[in-house]
Amino acid sequence: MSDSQKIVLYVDRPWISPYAFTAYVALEEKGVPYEVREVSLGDGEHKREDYLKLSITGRVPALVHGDFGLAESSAIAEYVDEAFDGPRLFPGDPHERARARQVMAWIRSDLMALREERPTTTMFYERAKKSLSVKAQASAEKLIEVATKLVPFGQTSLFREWSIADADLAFMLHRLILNGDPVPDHLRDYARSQWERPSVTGFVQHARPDFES
Ligand SMILES: N[C@@H](CCC(=O)N[C@@H](CS)C(=O)NCC(=O)O)C(=O)O
Repeated sequence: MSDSQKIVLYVDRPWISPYAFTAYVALEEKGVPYEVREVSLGDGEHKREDYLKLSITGRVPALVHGDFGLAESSAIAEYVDEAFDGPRLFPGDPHERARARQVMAWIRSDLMALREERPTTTMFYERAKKSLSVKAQASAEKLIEVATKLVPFGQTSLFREWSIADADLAFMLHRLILNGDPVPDHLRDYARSQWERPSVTGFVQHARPDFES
C-alpha cells in the first residue's frame, strides 16, 4: 500500500480502551494491512498538536487513511466497512444494520454504573474487589435483559452473520463474566464464542505494560 493510502490505527498504550477494541476488531475483520501506533493518555500524547490535527477531537482511537484522519470508534468501524473491500462489518439488511448501530450506540451511552464498577482494567489487569452496588447491579440486569432480547437463543451472533455489534456486546458482557458476576449460560456461550474470534483475541491477548493504579 502506497504512503498516500497507508492506514494507521492509534490505540491507547495499555490496550484497554473498549473503543480502541472496536476499531482494532474492525480492521482485523476487514483484513486490510495497517499499522498500529500507541498513544499514552497518561503522558497527554492525545493532547499534542499532531494528534489533535489528525483526530480533531483528541480522543483515542483514531484512524488515519492517507491524509484523512478520523476519531470515534463507531465512525471508524463504518468508515472501514465502506472504504475497503473485504468481509462486511455491518449487516447488509437495512433492519439488521440499523439494529447493529442501535446496539453500538446504546453500549456507548448507557450502563454507566456497570462501566464504572467493572472498568476495563478489571478485564485486563486486576479483577474487581467489590461486589456490584445496587445501581451497578441494575445496570448489569439491564444489560442481560437487553442481550437476552437481542441474541437468539443458542446462537453465537446477533444476526445471520457476524457483525461488529457482536464484538461490542460480547465485550460489555465480559465486564461481568471476567469478574465472576452472574451471566446466564446462553449469553455466556454467545460472549465466549465472540471472545474466541482471532480479531478479538488479537486485542484481548495483546502485550500490556505493567498496571499503574
Ligand atoms: N465515543 C468515543 C469515546 C472515546 C474515548 O472516550 N476515548 C478515551 C480513551 S478510552 C479518551 O480518548 N480519553 C481521553 C480524552 O477524552 O481526553 C469513541 O467511541 O471512540
